[in-house]
Amino acid sequence: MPRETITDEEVQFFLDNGYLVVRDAIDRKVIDQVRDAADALQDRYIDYRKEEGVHYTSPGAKSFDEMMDGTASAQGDAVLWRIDDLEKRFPAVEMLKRLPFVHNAMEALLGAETLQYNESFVTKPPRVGQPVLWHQDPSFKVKCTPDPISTIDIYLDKTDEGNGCIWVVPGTHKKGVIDVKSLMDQHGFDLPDAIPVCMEPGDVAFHDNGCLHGSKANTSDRLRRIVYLAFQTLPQAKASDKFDDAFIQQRIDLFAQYRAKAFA
Ligand SMILES: O=C(O)CCC(=O)C(=O)O
Repeated sequence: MPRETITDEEVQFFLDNGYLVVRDAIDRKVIDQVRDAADALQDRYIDYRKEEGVHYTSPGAKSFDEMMDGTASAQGDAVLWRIDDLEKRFPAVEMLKRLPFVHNAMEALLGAETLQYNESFVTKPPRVGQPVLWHQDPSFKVKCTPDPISTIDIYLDKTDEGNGCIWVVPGTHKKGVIDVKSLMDQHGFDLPDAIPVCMEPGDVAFHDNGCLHGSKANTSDRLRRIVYLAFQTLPQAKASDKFDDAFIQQRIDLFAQYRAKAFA
């Protein structure tokens, strides 16, 4: 049975650990439709093209920042890993944004006044999918209120250590901005206390954007795809200088439309 929301205990687990796993949260029929659309999205972008919000990387990548700013894709064979701004590239994202679970769970985590400010599709194609190096999300680094910033991670495929599941270091969201480079210089990918998050299609995770996370290469023959919907509280969004008023209003209106469909 798909879930309607998350419990108070789950909210507390998220606040304590910086991540939360909810099994079987989303109906498999919805996931199957999103998967079909995701096949077409991936086909469209699989070959390298220079386009804002579409990210490729290569085996030479040294940091998450290089993977985001395009430096990494210039270092060798470019492999698609992330597509942002799904509103303009992936209409199927609507199926996820109008789920009552997404609205209810985010309200339970962040309160009623939230901004759904971005969404990404992250893929690891079989055999060539590259690691996503350890990081805290960029939004965490410009956070200027105590409110958590949280992303809901919606799993389209089974993920495990073979196809590059996410790893997290629980509790790191409470440690401020972390010097990830020195941690990786010391430990490589194998950070102390890191745990794998193995998931099935229709499971979701929530991660606090300050919780250290990353993933290894896909060494299997299986595809690994996740859709991320990113949220922050409205007071947090207004206090940061990241978004202008017009963008905030446009995203509030859009999400209100999805909310109306969710509860129609
Ligand atoms: O899906 C992954 O492997 C990690 C993606 C990620 O953390 C990100 O894009 O910020």
